[in-house]
Amino acid sequence: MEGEKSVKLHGMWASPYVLSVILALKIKGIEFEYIEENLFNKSELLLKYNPVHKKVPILVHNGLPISESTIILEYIDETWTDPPHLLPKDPYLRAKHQFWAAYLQQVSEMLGKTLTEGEATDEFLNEYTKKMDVAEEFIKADMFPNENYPSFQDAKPGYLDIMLYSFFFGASEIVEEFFGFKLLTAEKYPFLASWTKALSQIPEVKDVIPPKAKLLELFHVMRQRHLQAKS
Ligand SMILES: N[C@@H](CCC(=O)N[C@@H](CS)C(=O)NCC(=O)O)C(=O)O
Repeated sequence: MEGEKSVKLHGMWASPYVLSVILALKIKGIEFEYIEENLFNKSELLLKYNPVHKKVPILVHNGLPISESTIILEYIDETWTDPPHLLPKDPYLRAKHQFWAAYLQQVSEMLGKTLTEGEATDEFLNEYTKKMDVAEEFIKADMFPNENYPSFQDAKPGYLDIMLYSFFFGASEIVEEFFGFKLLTAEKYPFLASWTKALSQIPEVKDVIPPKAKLLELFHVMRQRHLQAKS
């Protein structure tokens, strides 16, 4: 098949955006070559392929670069048309998946920015908790009204699962390390915690998650760099 000729992914090991593309490729069973980028010293290829944002992930398919993780996920699903499908075919369901994935990404970006650049003020924590409460209540009501919790016994993870996992798999430990409280506890967020746990047990997912200790170390370095740049 033409779509299978050559797939390369430019990424960075700790990036949740890159992780989402890796998960999509693994779940679809697409072979690819992974190219690790140094974001402090970007390669000529990265700058050539994504001169606008200069960011990873970049998927290069038969020599053609595609940027922006959500666009890449949709491209993958539309190019490799065999199941499993990442997004539902029904336009309304599809829109709902995209809506909640964008919401989760936004909440995670808010946390990431505070972790690397700011303090966990009461205002931030209130705002963040409110957003997580919304995710817990409304995603369950909207996406899984008849099931108790998502299960992957008979189905592969799709677009929304990939987004949830990529953006929240390490969040609990990182928040605990920096802000001193647990984020995704089963007591407070039974739906989100059970969903993330179910995902973490899937072989494609287990294979690719970055080591948490290394991730924490990176957050410390990024925070330090930011503080130094400010002073
Ligand atoms: N909206 C982009 C965000 C990608 C992104 O922020 N990538 C980061 C790594 S996590 C990056 O390449 N940063 C390099 C830079 O900002 O110079 C996407 O969804 O792909």
